[in-house]
Amino acid sequence: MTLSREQLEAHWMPFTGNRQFKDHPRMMASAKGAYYLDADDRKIFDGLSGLWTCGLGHGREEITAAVSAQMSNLDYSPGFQYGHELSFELANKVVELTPSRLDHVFFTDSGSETIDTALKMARGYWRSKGQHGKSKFIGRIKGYHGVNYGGVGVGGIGFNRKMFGQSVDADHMCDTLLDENKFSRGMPAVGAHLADELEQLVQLHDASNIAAVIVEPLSGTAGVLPPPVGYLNRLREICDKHDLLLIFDEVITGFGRMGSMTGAEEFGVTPDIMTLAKQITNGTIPLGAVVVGSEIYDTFMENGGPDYMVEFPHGYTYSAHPVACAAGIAALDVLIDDKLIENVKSMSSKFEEAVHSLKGSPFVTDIRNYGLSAGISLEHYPGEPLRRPFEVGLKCLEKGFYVRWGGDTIQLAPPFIVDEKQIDDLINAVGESLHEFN
Ligand code: PXG
Ligand code: PLP
Repeated sequence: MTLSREQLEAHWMPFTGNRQFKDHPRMMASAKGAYYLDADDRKIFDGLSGLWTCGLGHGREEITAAVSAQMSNLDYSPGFQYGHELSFELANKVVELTPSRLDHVFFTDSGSETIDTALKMARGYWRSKGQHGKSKFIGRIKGYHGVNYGGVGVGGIGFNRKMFGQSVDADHMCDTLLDENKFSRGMPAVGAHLADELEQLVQLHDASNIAAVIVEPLSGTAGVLPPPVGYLNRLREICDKHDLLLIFDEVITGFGRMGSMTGAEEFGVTPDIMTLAKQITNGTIPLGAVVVGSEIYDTFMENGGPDYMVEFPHGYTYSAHPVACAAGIAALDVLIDDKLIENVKSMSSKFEEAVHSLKGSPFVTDIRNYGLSAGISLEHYPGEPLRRPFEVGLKCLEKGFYVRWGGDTIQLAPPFIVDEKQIDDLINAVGESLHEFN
């Protein structure tokens, strides 16, 4: 460790206990494949693929080469009123890989930006159609939609909201955790009926006031909550019945994690708007994408006034950044050429078996999984729900395994390149860490 305590002060770290970290820093120095090397040259298995970002593994040379060539050739290009070929190439790729009803892509720089973009698109769409009252959003308890103002408003994690007050006008459906589904493998059998709460919220607020419903097909941050069988289909039916747009936030589920290209594909339900980020560039360069159908895109075009006018007054300085687009094209090519979604599929039953072997370990109150993602809920210390996962996470790190703690859960999301031995080692490290409490 070469930095002094004083030198660590200037950087106010995101979603980090700054005081604890700066007393006990955990510094990564390099990464290759499924492993980090930390500042002490210790090999650390990447049990969360970065932050759900690096499914292809670290240091993919195809991406490095594409990014480096792009930096030399066109390092920046104005995104407003001018274009460059890569953004169109990437948009076509994204359209090809997402459900067929979704065929236009708006680029952003992060998951949070995709959410605020999608929410503005939804409101703008209804206003363009003369339905000005349709402005409320319906999210879901435990939903995570990033940290920008709209995303926090529709999000459903109390801790992320309470410091900031209300932002957009939003109501929330209940979450999909049910006691009878504890330790379910994959999609829980019970819970489709929970979607009917949307029907009640429509009765309460009236469809004429609601722009859109936003959910993650599988909630990641809240601790990996796969959708109950039939739940997403029911949401889709209710949205169709009442003319509400359905937004799937696929920032975590997009591009492979579920064992399919998207959660929509895996769970067989197509939204009106899909948000993507993270895995699109394998986490190498920030990039997000909002994908919509022609009905939405055409509505903006038809109501845009003279053709020199901007149809959607929205966009970021770095939207469709050429270097990010180069990274995205290369990363999606690797995902497809290396058949890594097939690897997610073939490893997911092994992973499911391994993670559920932790049932009965000390403090484990529930385990949930889908594809290469799992959440392990832990019994609270009295009055301190966040402490035990934090302590378990640190014990795993001592053993050479990076796992994520959040809320009352440990989250696991190994890279798509993971093998059976690495899965066993990861689960053993979590199991041993749980047994070491006394
Ligand atoms: N939507 C969803 C569904 C997400 O999971 C965001 C939006 C926001 O993306 P950005 O790029 O603005 O962070 C996310 C991000 C975790 C964890 O440990 C999850 C996220 C980020 C960091 C950690 O579960 N999700
Ligand atoms: N603030 C100021 C003063 C700006 O000029 C801009 C962009 O031009 C922004 C914020 C928004 O930045 P970005 O486009 O990177 O989101």
